[in-house]
Amino acid sequence: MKRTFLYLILVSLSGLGNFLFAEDGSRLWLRFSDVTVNEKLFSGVSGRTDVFAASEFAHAWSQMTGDELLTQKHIADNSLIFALAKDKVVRNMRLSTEMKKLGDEGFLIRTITYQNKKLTLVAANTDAGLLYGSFHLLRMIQTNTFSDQIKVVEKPAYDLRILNHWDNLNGTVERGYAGRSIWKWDELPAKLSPRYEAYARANASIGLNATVLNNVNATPDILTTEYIQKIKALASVFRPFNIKVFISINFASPKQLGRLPDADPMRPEVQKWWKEKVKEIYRAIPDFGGFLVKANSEGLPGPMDYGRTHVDGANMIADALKPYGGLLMWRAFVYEPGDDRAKLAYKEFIGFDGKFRDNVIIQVKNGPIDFQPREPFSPLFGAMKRTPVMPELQITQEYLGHSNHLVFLAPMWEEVLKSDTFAFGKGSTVAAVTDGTFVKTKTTAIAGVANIGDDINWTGHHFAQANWYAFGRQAWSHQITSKQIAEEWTSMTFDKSQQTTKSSIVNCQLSIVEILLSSHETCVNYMMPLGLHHIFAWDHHYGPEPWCDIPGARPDWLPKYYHNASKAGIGFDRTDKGSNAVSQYFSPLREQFNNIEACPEKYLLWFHHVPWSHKMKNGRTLWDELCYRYDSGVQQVREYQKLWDKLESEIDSQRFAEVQSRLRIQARDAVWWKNAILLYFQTYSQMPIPFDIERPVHELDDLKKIKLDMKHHN
Ligand code: GCW
Repeated sequence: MKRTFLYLILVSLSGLGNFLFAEDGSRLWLRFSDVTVNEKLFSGVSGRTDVFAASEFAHAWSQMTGDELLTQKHIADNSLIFALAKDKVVRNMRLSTEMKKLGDEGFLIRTITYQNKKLTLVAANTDAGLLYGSFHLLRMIQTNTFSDQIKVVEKPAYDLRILNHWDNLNGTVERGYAGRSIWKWDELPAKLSPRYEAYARANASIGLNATVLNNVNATPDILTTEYIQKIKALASVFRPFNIKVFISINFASPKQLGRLPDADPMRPEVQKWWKEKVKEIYRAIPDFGGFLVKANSEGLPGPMDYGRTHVDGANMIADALKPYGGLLMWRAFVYEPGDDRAKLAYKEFIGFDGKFRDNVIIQVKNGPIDFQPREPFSPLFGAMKRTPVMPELQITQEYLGHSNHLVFLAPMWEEVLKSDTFAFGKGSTVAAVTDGTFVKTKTTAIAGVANIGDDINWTGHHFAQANWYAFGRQAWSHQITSKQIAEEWTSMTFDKSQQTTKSSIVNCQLSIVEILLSSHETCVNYMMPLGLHHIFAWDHHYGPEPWCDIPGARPDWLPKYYHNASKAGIGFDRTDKGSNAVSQYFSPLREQFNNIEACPEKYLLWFHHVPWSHKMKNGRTLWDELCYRYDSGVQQVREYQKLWDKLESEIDSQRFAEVQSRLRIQARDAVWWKNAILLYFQTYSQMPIPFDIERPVHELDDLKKIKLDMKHHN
């Protein structure tokens, strides 16, 4: 990493920019040309021209103001910068412990007074820190929080803040709902789409610093010499933006590509094959990040095919990466049949604690099953006390209405990251057991499965951009609140009212933030409240199919396995009388989850099989409460429609119409969910739907016939 010390911005204003862009969402939250710079606050702009961060700032600044920063015109200001750089103010700062604490990616932004001028100083130890500092400063200008009294000190919570693309080499995206892959493999390396740089800039602006280019269901082809050249081309676009490139690999590659008899990790030729392959990659891409591996999971090959273990497999590849500083991310998304699926990953991995090489990190999905609308955190967090573990979140909405539903995921991730595991006593949150506070590790990391495709607005739904944004912000700071993220994103993305009065922008933004912040709970309500899970339609996971039965399918791929509805009640008994999954949690959580009275109601049917007439905390029966929850989900979406329609005169017509149309789909889907679930479960509960609730408008038999033609891009 290049070492630099600081650069400086003395901000001034000369004329507002007048750029015209289509309102198609392609600019994401980086809509600099729409920013109105407060003239009173700025009195001069300059900066070091030899730093990439400064050129990024300049690029944004020129869009905001029409002013070419860092050109001849401002050269005079540079003398002030150089004087300051030599001054003891800066010398002292450079040596300060505060600077040291910033590490390789942190920064500080501070208002200082120098030669009777108020200056805004961005300082960091590296180019990367300056880049993040610049984008932070820009964000302050974009969100109107810039002032002449700034004191910001930031450094990232995790070393690696990484997107996982489930993009296939044929251009499809597994669980992708925003068009095809942005990687145009056929055109690479010769042709570089301008989207690559825009992607890197967007990531850098929210602090993301790494990417896994291809699907964890990986084909060996990604390791061919031809693809290495393509990866190299992408890496060189991303490098200035401090984004490291990783790839997913197929464990059987030595067999398939290297024509070895097998891929047994104990076979010397296999070990040699990996060493040579890794060497070839690093020759092409010296700062290559490493590999992500899904092994012995959902039919993919792995060390267990040869009677070996995850440790054998992971360590063998880690050894090949080690000389180059490469990292191996090994996924714990495994569920060999045999027990309650929620227990399987823990059971398979817990015995390996402390046995992996120090350049291995175990990647664990946030919940024990699979990215459900709501899950308790995976018990592997905190349980692996001598093994680095990284959370994997899913930004793409596989189980949350694809790109049709408006669901802001920051509150869900905040709930996960702030959950207390009690692994090291009170306060050992999922964040704290993965960010190096408790488990000493060389590298800490957090991954998000990307929702990006080649749609013009990147993410299908305009509001799904907020989830990409939120992942970056939470990966940078797991203490930031969802509210802050929602406010930032909204004020950067819906920054220009058609009426252009200040109060109308503010009102519009307030409505959007209100929608964002409640939207996850709303979706949980109309899909799977009170701890219900995995009652989705087969394969594409879009609509409801609690009745789904596919002869011969694995039982734990079918909804009935999870809801267990009968005349007696509903829910999965994971107490000590049932599968005892509760025992995988630390005290006092295991006792709390085990006890039906103490178990948080949001997880009730996750941990308990509950009689329909069970009394909830509010006095209702379980059945009535389910009915009210589903209904309130529907009502909430209708509220969003009303709030949105009221904004018509405020929002550009294209984004307004596109969001409006998807809200209509969401409202129809919410009704579909409510009707399907209540009518189906009513055949078990045999209780009436409370009479003040809007009646179902479908017949159960008709709903059962719905078969969506949605290809699972695999
Ligand atoms: O939830 C499942 C998805 C698969 C996915 C798998 C995984 C990439 O349905 O599409 O495969 O999880 O995370 O490996």
